[in-house]
Amino acid sequence: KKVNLAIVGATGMVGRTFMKVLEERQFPVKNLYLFASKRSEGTVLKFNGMDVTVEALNEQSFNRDIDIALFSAGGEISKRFAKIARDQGVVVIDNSSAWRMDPDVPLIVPEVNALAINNHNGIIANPNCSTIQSVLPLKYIDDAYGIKRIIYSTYQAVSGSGVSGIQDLEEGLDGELPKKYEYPIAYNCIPQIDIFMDNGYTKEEMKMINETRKILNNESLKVTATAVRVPVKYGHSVSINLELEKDVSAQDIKNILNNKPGIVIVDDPSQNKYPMAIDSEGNDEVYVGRIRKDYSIDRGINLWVVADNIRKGAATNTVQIAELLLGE
Ligand code: 11C
Repeated sequence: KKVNLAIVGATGMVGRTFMKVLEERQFPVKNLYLFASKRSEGTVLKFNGMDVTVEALNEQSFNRDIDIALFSAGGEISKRFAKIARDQGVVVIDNSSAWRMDPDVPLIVPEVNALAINNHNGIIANPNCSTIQSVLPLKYIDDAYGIKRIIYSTYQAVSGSGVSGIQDLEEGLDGELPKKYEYPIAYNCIPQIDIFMDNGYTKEEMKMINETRKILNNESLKVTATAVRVPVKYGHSVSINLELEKDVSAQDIKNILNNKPGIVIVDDPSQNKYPMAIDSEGNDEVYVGRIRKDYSIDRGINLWVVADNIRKGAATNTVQIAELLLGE
């Protein structure tokens, strides 16, 4: 069955990648509708070799036969328009943080909790990029060995901030002052992603904590996070320290993760092989390496997890959710 599909935020980095991923995966699109802000109205984008003209999003945009809408235009647009679309019979898959923690909205990584889709009420949320790549290996480890506590430390690419993040890095390397970030990102690491909350954590860190609990379906799971922006264009890296219920070896963890959908293990210290952001760029897999015991506690494990934040962290995961909907 072919579906009528809309993309909200079509001209953004994730919006354009939606189109690429839909083409690559031969998603069965009948008609494609592209929406963006008034500024981008009239822009012509190619999809499957055809020209599609971008329309300015408004309250009437969904008054037609649209089955699924992929939103990636920021939280404010999602808050304003997702319910309007839903009330017109459109199923919204939202890449912003607007609906993720709403108890009526499933938060899905298809390899991890696909069944949650059965409870949707017209809005489905795509998790934060650093959360998606982290929970994929953690789900298998949790099922097999029980996770007691997670410590996340992230090394996040500037593309997570959109085109302006990439510009700040490129221009900063030429000595220009930053425009997007408060401090230079060239030759620097910034231990702040998104705004600070009252508890001293940033919003990005709280997203990782809360979304991990929701996806792993364990509200009391102990999780802490430090999220850092690094001068990398594409690919988030996450150092994950785990305390488990059971005593396991690094090899046990490798065995559990081996050949799991969406995961590639790159872990051969004898050959200096480990996942790196530059190798993840343009790919959909989540790469896991540096798997080793944490000898500072009784049942500890360390991992290094890397994925393309625009693809598996955003566009690809959203399209995979749309594929789940088709097979619902
Ligand atoms: C970043 N993770 O790297 C953010 C971007 O909640 O979807 C995605 C923000 C989100 O800056």
